[in-house]
Amino acid sequence: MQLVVEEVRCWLVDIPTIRPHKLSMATMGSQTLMIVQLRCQNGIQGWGEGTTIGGLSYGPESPEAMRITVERYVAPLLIGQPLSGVAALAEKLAVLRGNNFAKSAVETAFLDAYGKLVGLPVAALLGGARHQTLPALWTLASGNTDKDIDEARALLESGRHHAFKLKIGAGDLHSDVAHAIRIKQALGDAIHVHVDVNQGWTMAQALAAIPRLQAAGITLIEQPTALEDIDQLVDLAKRFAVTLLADEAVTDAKQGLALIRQGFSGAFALKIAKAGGPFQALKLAHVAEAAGISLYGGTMLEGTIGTVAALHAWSTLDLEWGTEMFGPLLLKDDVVVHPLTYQQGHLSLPSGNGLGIEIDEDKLMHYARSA
Ligand code: MUC
Ligand code: MG
Repeated sequence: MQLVVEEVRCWLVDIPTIRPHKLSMATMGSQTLMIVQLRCQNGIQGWGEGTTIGGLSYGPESPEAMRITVERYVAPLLIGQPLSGVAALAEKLAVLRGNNFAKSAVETAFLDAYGKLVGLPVAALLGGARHQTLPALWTLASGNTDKDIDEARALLESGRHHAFKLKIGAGDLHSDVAHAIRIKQALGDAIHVHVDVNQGWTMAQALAAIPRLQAAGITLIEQPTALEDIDQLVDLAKRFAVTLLADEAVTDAKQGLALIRQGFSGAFALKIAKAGGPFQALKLAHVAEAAGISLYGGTMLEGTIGTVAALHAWSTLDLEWGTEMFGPLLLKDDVVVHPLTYQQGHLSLPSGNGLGIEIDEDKLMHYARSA
C-alpha cells in the first residue's frame, strides 16, 4: 500500500523538567521537542518527535536546525510521492547527508502514518512486538548525592522503578566516584546502578575510576571517554569485567560494525535519534546481535511521541540491559492525551495502530513557540 504525504508541519515545543537534570555537558531545566506532523492522503496523520540535550551541547543538531532540515530539505522530497513503506522512505532520505536526529522524527511520523494506513501498530511494521512491557530505569541527576538517594528510595518504594542510572563526569573525578559509590551502597546489592560519564573522562581518569566503581558493584559504565577515541573504549572493555556501554561512540549500523571490527566487547546503547529513526536503530541492533554484543534501549530524553517510537522498536528485541525510556516522566507536561503507563519497573507498549498515541493539539499549541 502506498502512503502519499500532502503536507509536512513542524513545531518547537518547550516543556520544563520536574527538576534540574545535571549531565556532564549541560544542566537541563526544560526540554525542547521538535514535533513533526505528516498530513497524508485520506486524512491520515503521522506524528514524530526529535530531541537533543542542551541545545548544541550534546550533538551537532539543535532542535531549531532539525526543524529547518525537515521543512526546507525533507518536505520537498516527500510531498506527493507515493511511498510503499519505511524502506522506500529511507531511500528518499538517503540523499540528505547526516541529520539523523531530524530524520528520526520524520521516520517516526512516517511509521505512525503508515501503520494507520495499513491498520497495524508500528512494532508490527518493524518485525513484530515480542514484549508488551519493557524494563525502564530512572536516571538520578539532581546534582546532589543525598537528594538522589532520597529520590531513588521514593521510586523504589512506589515500585515505579527498580534500577537506576547516574549522570557523572561533570564534577572532579574523586567526588564523582564517591557520589556513585554512596548511592550504590545506600540502595544495596539487589539494585542495578549504572553510571553515564557522557565522555567526561580522559583515559587516565577512566583507568583510575573504573576499578573503584566495579568493586562497589556498579553494573554498567557508559561512554567514559570521548566518542572519537574508539581505541580507548575497546581497550577499557577488554581490561575490566564490568560491562562498558558505548553510547555517543555508536550511532548507526556502520559505526557499530566498525566498533565490532576493532574488537569492542562491551554493549551498545541504541537510540532512535542517533541512528535516524526506529527502523535504522534496528539495523544497528541486528548487526550487534550477529556479533554477540548485548543491547540497551537508550533515550535522547524524548517526550511521549519519541519514547513510544523507540518502544515499538525495542519491543521486537531482547535487550539484556533493559531500557531508560523514562523521558516523559522528567517533563512537567506533554502533548499527548493519555500518558504512558509505568509500573513495577516497566513501561507498557500502547495498543492501537501506528504509534498508538493521541496528540492533544490544544497542548501542542499552548507550548509551541510562536516563531
Ligand atoms: C545519554 O547520554 O544517555 C539518557 C538519559 C539521560 O539522563 O540522558 C540521556 C542521554
Ligand atoms: Mg549516554
